[in-house]
Amino acid sequence: MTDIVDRTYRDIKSMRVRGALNIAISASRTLREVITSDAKNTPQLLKKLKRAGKKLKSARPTAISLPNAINYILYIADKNSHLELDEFRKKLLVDIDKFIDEQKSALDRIAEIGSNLIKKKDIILTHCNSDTVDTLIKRAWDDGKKIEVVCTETRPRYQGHITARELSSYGIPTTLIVDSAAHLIMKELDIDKVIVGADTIYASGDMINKIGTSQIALCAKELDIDFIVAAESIKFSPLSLLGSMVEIEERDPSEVIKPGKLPRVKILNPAFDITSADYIDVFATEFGVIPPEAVYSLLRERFGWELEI
Ligand code: RI2
Repeated sequence: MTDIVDRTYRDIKSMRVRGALNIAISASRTLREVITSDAKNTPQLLKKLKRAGKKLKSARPTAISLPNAINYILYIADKNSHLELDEFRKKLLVDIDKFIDEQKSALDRIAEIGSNLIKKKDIILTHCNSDTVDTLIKRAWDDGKKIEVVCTETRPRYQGHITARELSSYGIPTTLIVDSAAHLIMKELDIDKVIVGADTIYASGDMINKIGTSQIALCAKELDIDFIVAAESIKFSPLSLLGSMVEIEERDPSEVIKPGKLPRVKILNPAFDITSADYIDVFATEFGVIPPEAVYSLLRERFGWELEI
């Protein structure tokens, strides 16, 4: 059983499995596997589940969707720990499947809601690769919006290539630019909207996304371009209501430059940055389109349970 947990841990850490929603779903599926594994009784299985959850949570530190999903599953496990082993298993499998289905429906609902924010012939700029943004853009295209998309390449791991490939093969006119061309291209191509995903959203309305997002938000503010964040509520941080913050992941310098190429130079490789709520126009969530000021109440209403654990 540790095999599957170790494998998922490695896949998430190495970014073979990536994207804030994907890693949450992958960890949930792995906990589902743990539930079907050998155990003598409920307390023993609960212990295994908690050990697996702890390991999976440590795979990447920044996307809150990962601990949110794991904490939710551990919360329902704790709540049902009075059940006999077979009943406990049955109940948890049903609840985890429901939870995963809800995440998928949230994605579809955001696409539907987000498409309404897009006008015919809009030129949209996006950064990195977000399944949520890709799904939303494809939905707008299917709704006949005749949009164009500009993707930043997203150094150092070039996730912008994934977005460019995915959208262009869907038939959407797509342009790829280097990250540092964002300001110039926003002006020259008269970009209408910036739409990005999110890894973590704080109660303050500040949000964390792929490194470079905050620079793009600054440019959008200066040029008066709408800045939209498309994110499922699993990316909202309940513990930020209590002031808790996530760690910004610092990845290996070898992602930036070949080891030894600049021997006397220190290489920094932060994977995410924080965009202030002041630069965000709206969040497109499965509960509707909300301004940054409404994140606080959404968190209180929907995630009170997490403050109990
Ligand atoms: P979805 C990604 O992180 C990007 O920062 C992206 O914007 C965000 O997760 C949300 O992705 P990474 O895993 O959940 O590439 O919308 O480091 O797919």
